[in-house]
Amino acid sequence: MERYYQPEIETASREQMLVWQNERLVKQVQHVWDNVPYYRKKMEEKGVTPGDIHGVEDLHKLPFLTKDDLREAYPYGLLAKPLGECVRIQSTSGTTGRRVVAFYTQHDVDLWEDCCARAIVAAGGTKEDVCHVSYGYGLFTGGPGLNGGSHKVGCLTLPMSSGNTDRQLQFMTDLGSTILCCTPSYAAYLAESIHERGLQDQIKLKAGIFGAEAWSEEMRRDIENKLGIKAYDIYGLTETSGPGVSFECSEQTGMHINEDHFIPEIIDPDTGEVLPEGSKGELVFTSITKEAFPLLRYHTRDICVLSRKKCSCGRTHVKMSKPMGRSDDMLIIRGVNVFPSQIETVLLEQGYPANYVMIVDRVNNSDTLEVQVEMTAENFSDSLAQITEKEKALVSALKAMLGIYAKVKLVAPKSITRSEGKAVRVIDNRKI
Ligand code: DLL
Repeated sequence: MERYYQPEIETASREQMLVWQNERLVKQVQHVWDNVPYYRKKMEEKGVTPGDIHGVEDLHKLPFLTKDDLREAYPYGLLAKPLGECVRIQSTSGTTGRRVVAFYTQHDVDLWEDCCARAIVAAGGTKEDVCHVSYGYGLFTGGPGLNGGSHKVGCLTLPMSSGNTDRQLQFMTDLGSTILCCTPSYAAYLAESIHERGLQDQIKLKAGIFGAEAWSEEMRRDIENKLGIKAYDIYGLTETSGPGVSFECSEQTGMHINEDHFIPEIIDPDTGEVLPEGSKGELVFTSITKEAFPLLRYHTRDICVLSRKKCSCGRTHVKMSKPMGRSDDMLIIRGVNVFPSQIETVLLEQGYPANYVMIVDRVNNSDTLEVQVEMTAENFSDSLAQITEKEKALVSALKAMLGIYAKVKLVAPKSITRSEGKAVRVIDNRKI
């Protein structure tokens, strides 16, 4: 049996998983202590040595690692293997600060691709499938990760990368793509383009593996209906290798974390206190198998809930909920917490496409929020009075969801720039 499909691991008992995790954690802590002076110093400052760590129950003794540490140690400060043993880097886009660069040995690449292969298998993928990868290739982890996973499953892999929608649709119809991998916002755009060109009958897609950004249940249903597929969520971050840290199964009620590689914790983002299972808080990961760039207790900034409820798919790995926005994505507008995903939910509920942009400003020391929303092709021909009525209805629905007033401006179809990767939804002029 191929290595990536590992039912003995994915359905292992909790006791067995803890045996693996304990053994790997102890080894990993020794590995960073021996090879990463930056981390050793942090451990010394906390008064902890590898001898204090006997297993998962001692995890709380280790210091946290944050994105600031990664930036401070940039580029080589957290490398745990000689450069001669590293074969790859991937990187974040660096839009919120200095780039984060992650390193991989061949073994790291191999295990990362295994994780992505598990996600494809969970979405029903087999070697008979044509896997259409429209995540960006290059420094971004989406394309390379799913590409490697697809190879391992034995799918015919289409390394499309993002962009050039005409070419995407031509390959999709000519080659009969059955699994689509891309960001949910790009999936929505592709679905829209398929309908516009009347290509629905020529599409053979059965599943989509969508992640890298927050997306709502309403958006899932919308994409599923438009493409006639089942849409699966996939999560990961560059720092922990990329996509495949967790993924959805047929139950679609959260993403199974590959616990044999990553130990999750949920903490209070303000105090660092570890919260009991079922609590909502910030997700923290310890990677226990990575060689070149192992991170212990890394703050993801993603807010979610973990659940060990029995899953009908048979997998026993803990599930994480969809991230409810990032703690650093949350906007505070007139003192109220606002997540872009709340706006998306309202728009889809009201029958609008999820094409919107939020413009936050400060006028006379008071915050203002304007939401520009694309009209559907049908209501584009509405009279001015009808449009005003529709804007008013959206203002009320947004007020009910957010608790604050937002000005709504309905704009022409296609006037908001489409995203081929992660969508940009917020323009916050207060920071400029
Ligand atoms: O987005 C890796 C990835 C690629 C995941 C393809 C899934 C598919 P980064 O660019 O480093 O890595 O961004 C990581 O994106 O901390 C989350 O805030 C967000 N994110 C990733 N997956 C999801 C998801 C890739 N399924 C950051 N739902 C993470 C919500 C997600 N947010």
